[in-house]
Amino acid sequence: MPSTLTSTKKSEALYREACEIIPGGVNSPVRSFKSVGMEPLFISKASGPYIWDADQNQYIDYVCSWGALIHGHAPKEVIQNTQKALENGTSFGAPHENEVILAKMIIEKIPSIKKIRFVNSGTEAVMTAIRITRAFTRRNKIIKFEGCYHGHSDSVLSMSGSGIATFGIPSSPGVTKSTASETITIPYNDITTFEITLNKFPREIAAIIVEPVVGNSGVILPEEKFLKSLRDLSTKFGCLLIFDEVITGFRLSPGGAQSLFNISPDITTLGKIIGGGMPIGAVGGKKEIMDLLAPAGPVYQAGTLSGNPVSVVCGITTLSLINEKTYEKLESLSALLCNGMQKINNNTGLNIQINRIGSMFSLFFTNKKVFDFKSAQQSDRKRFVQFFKNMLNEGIYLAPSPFEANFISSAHKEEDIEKTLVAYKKSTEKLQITNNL
Ligand code: HOZ
Repeated sequence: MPSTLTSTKKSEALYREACEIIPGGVNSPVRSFKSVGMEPLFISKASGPYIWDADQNQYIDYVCSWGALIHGHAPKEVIQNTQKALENGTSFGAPHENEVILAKMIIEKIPSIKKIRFVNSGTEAVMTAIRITRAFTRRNKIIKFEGCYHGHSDSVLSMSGSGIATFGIPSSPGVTKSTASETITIPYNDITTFEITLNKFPREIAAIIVEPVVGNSGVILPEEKFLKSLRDLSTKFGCLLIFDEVITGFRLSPGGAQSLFNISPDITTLGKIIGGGMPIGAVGGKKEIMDLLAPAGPVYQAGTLSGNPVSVVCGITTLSLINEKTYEKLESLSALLCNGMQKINNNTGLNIQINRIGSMFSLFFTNKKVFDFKSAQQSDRKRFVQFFKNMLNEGIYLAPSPFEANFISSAHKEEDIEKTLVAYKKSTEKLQITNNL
């Protein structure tokens, strides 16, 4: 691993070429590095906790495909089984046994899910979840929380986290006023506003959608009683509670955030880890709600590649490699890293909030607690940018925005964490000098 990037010429050339034919040169905005004033690195290969760019610079990766890779890149068994699946055909467009196996594996771990449908992404899962809640309740409005990101469908873009927050897009052109008007966005961790909103629209809210732990404004934890209040008040007002566990599902525990906080939502959306890095999404929940989906019921949802045999095998193998030891290892590595960073901060005196739960963490340059979207937005973005660049230069690949989570995988080793801490010390000391903090 170079202590400074030797050259990024190939990435630069590829980016120029990509910009000619792909909008912004990338296939998803958060990859662009635009918010950190850089051009993106083009990645050529990955293994375990490492990625290499097109110029062969090696990095310790804390993006881990935005949380999808709980075992790191290219775990042997996952690759072997996925290769075998490929040899049997890339897509059937018809049911197959492994879909049933993966469905059972998920249902066994997440008790609130009695039936599940596989789709191709988290965005699709959320679109479907919202449609079902509207059909079930015969109501139209939904409540979402500022800074939570639920994919890029029209209903859930307002005041979102992730790229929407990173690029400062308060509402996207192309979303009609009437669609936007059906979504009410309120602050995360604010039970009072939630209750006021329900009282204002007592019979109009179909669903409450929430990331039980926010992973798209950086990491933001639910305060005591927040999730319980969502559950209790949703039930009281006859609305359905959707937990978006695309990031937290199998990341925080085998049963996701809902089992960690002991809250049972009506519907759960999943993605990322359940596909082991191959495209997948899923929506699951109570039988009577899920059976509204066609062909069991009248709510239409479909997809040529849904339950794709290669994605499903990749997901089955990934989940089968997760056990209690996985979470113990993730916890101890994450604690080692975040406690180590905190210790360095104590010495340098830099005001950096480290928000962490399990193997998800993020850093905010502020002296104030970050507990909602507003407090996340008040952190110092300029210092984050400088810090991100310093870390990258030391061979540490972090999410290029304070409004994203970083992830540790079971492939990371203590020695990777130690190298990261050395880089962190150098990067923050440099920051201290440059900014005269
Ligand atoms: N925004 C998601 C991560 N927070 C997925 C990555 C993407 O948008 O490309």
